[in-house]
Amino acid sequence: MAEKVKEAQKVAVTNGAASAPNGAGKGPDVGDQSTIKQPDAVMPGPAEPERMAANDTAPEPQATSPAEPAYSKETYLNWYEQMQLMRKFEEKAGQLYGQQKIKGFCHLYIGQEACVAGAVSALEPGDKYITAYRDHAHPLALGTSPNAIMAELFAKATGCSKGKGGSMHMFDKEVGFMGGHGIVGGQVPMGAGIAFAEKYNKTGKLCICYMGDGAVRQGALHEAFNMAMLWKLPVIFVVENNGYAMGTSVQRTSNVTELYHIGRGYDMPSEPVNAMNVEDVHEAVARAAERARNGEGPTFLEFKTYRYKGHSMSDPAKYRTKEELEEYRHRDTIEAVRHTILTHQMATEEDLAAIDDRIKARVQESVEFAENSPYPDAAELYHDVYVQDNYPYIHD
Ligand SMILES: Cc1ncc(C[n+]2csc(CCOP(=O)(O)OP(=O)(O)O)c2C)c(N)n1
Ligand SMILES: [Mg+2]
Repeated sequence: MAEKVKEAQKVAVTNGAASAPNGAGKGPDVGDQSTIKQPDAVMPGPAEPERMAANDTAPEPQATSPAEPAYSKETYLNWYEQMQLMRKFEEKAGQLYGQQKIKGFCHLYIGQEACVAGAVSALEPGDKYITAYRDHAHPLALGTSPNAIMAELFAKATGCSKGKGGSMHMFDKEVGFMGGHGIVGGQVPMGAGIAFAEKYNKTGKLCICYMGDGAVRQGALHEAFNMAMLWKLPVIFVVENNGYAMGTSVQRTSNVTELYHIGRGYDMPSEPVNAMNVEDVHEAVARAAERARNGEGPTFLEFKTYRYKGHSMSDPAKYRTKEELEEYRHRDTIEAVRHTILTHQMATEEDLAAIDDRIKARVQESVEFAENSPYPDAAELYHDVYVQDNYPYIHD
């Protein structure tokens, strides 16, 4: 396992700044509520025209490159490659869905790639990840083979969940990916439970638990937050606020639209993060991880992000404007990293084109693997279910 994860995570430690768990002095200390970044410091949320207008001067990707890059060339190139793999893999999955090669539900992560890439680079092999059903990018970044993920989308026996989970239920314990979960908010208490196990077993590892903005309205979140703080569990709760739960905007859901405020009811260190920027994600997760490993307990991060596609493949996304989508595309995280790489001569256009070609070939290989794999045997219906005598989670 360590091999696969290390390969995927080698990004983090190639330069002192990248590995500094406290973000090398940048940004607020999340332990100190008084220094938490104010909302205006991060991206405006979708469907917030006034704040959007106030942020009109926000730079396009070309201008977002730092004067001096904060991290090493290896780190930026690794971020670029990881995020391009997520995007190209999902663009292909979208096409295949149109051809009915992939069926059932399929929720794409396109636009949100930095939420995963910046976290994986800040964490360690052995740490656990859990999320909802928008779950293709996490295992890709952790080192699960694209073949196994594509085969799962095709419902083939070679898939990472043996073809029985599909798009919403990827799983790869070997790399620490504890699954995609279909019940909105259902993974939140599970994330706390995984963190409890890490603490109980004194592993020194933590759990990062992702959820959508729709999930923060679930009662289970409040119970999990309460227990996680009481027991100082090593957990990083992340809400990926992409502005919408299916077609319902955050503004239509509650009067509390700055979602990180929800953590304050439990005195949980909580902060907003511009998650269109992979450096910001990395730094916030590194700070939260340091707290967790020091026994200081949970952190709640609100990743301000955006999905470019509809909720699922069947959603034409008519509840939002083209202008809103364009606003976010101008801040595209992959384009921003690409610009940093080129501006600071970490690589040439040709080098990046070679990476793109390699990724394209890798994705194509995964499609061929999935096409040529068998469907699960009918007997598989009776495996991995509670009625099994030796079902792994039931103990006397
Ligand atoms: C308990 C529960 N209620 C309703 C649903 C139906 N449902 C599926 S996805 C979804 C929206 C969730 O949106 P969000 O949490 O913002 O995640 P996103 O899709 O934006 O990543 C809903 C209501 C569900 N799966 N589970
Ligand atoms: Mg959402």
